[in-house]
Amino acid sequence: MTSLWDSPRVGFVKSVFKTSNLPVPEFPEIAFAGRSNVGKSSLINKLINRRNLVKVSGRPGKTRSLNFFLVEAGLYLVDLPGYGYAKVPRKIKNDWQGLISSYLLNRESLCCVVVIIDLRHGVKPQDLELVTWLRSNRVPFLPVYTKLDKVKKSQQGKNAALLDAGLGVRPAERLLFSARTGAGKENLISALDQFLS
Ligand SMILES: Nc1nc2c(ncn2[C@@H]2O[C@H](COP(=O)(O)OP(=O)(O)O)[C@@H](O)[C@H]2O)c(=O)[nH]1
Ligand SMILES: [Mg+2]
Repeated sequence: MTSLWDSPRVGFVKSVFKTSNLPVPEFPEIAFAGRSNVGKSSLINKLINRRNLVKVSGRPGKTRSLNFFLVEAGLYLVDLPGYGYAKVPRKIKNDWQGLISSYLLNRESLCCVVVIIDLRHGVKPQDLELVTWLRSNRVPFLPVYTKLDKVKKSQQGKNAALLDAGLGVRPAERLLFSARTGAGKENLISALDQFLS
């Protein structure tokens, strides 16, 4: 079966710093959220088979905008600013949070927020805050535990179970992924297709 994800044409559309600059919501949309440096950009690149279309940054906390990518003239992928980076002044942090929360709450075309968490680490307060907020606002989301390749096989299930417990999700509701090896990519694609249909 051919899929949108096989070797899609993808283009960068725009960086959005304020809600008035959001593109017209004419296509279904998937947003990617998570702490700075968790691997959001890497996951998106792997998903669309591009090496570095979405800039993988050596400098954590750099992305301040919502970055829109158009896949095959029919789907927007949105790289959200990372959270949890300490060296950001409070004023700026509040501005982004306003932008991100109003985007997530009001975006009619948003089908799913992929919440990316490092499988090596426990649930951080901001991860739980985001998931709790998405739940209470009924925004559909999919937790993805990434950097699977960094965790020993024998430890993967245990780490995942800790994250499940911390977030209050069932194993069937989340996925494991590695942007390095591509492990979990097929499952991610089918989960996203479900959200889109
Ligand atoms: N080993 C490994 N490294 C990863 C993975 N995903 C991301 N990285 C690395 O983690 C760092 C941050 O990745 P990036 O995609 O820029 O994170 P972002 O800040 O969330 O967009 C980079 O050095 C990536 O190469 C993964 O699945 N496995
Ligand atoms: Mg990034």
